[in-house]
Amino acid sequence: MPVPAYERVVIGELDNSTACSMNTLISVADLDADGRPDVFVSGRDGLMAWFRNPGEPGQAWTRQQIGEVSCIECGGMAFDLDGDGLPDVLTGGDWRSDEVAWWRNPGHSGGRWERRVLFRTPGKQFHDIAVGDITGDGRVSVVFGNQGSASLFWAPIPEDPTVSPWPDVQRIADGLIEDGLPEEGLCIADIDGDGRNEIVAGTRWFRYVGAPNVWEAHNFASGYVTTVIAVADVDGDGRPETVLSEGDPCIYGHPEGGKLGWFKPGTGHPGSVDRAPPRRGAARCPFAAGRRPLRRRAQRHPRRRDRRCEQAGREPAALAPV
Ligand SMILES: [Ca+2]
Ligand SMILES: [Ca+2]
Ligand SMILES: [Ca+2]
Ligand SMILES: [Ca+2]
Repeated sequence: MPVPAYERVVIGELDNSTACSMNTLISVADLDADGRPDVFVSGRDGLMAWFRNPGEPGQAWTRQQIGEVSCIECGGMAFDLDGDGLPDVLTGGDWRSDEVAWWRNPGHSGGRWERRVLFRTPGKQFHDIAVGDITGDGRVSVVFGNQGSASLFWAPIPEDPTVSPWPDVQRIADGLIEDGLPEEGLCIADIDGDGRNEIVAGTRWFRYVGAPNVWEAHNFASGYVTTVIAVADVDGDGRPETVLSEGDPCIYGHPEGGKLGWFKPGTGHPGSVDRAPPRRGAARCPFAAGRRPLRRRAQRHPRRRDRRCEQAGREPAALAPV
């Protein structure tokens, strides 16, 4: 079978050369509801903007500003929260913020994107947000993890989503720590194949049992830290598997990291477990100094941290066969 060739198309540029120069958020949604998916990007601090899909090859993607931002963490997304047919943007704050917010899409009126706070929590930093029906009743909820309190929360979209903050925010679980690190990664999918969605959060998945806010928790991937998660039918049997990739261990000063595996529900065994030895070095993380856990670890093990951060460029760990 021929290997498809790729063509690079430059969409645009969002230069956020601020104190925390990093674009943390990118996602795709049809923000102007013209039938063509658009792209939006945000800096951690600076600007958030979306790029309008021109629809024709060779035409320019025009940049539209959403707003000036600060403390934007990874993991934001688009969803039409107010039901007007235009996707809105949800964002979580980073280690400096205790807020999850949404930006209301003004549509063709050309007005500004208004920011409203959805939630304030006891802890800061929200790496991931997901939206879906997690209770099987057809009502859509927002789910988010909060690293500062090591907790997972959910709230159904209220009748009037412009209220701030939203009512009925409930905690699904706390103590979401793996190997001493707050968990990351979030996905909504039908894990057990019963036709209703569950939540995958870090190394655990959660099934809604019923009111009042009763959940089953299942750990399926012990030893994987700071994960990025995807759910897809990897083996083609019509059932979804869960794919985990360790994302941020080096930011937290951990030398291991880079394990990648997929996990098959229903067999009683993890579908794939990385058996490669832990990597001795971690890639340089230029942004690491801003994360609290690293600062704490760096104070305890300053020389070890320096050595880790200098080691880079090793081959990635092999994926064990299923
Ligand atoms: Ca569009
Ligand atoms: Ca909307
Ligand atoms: Ca299910
Ligand atoms: Ca499958």
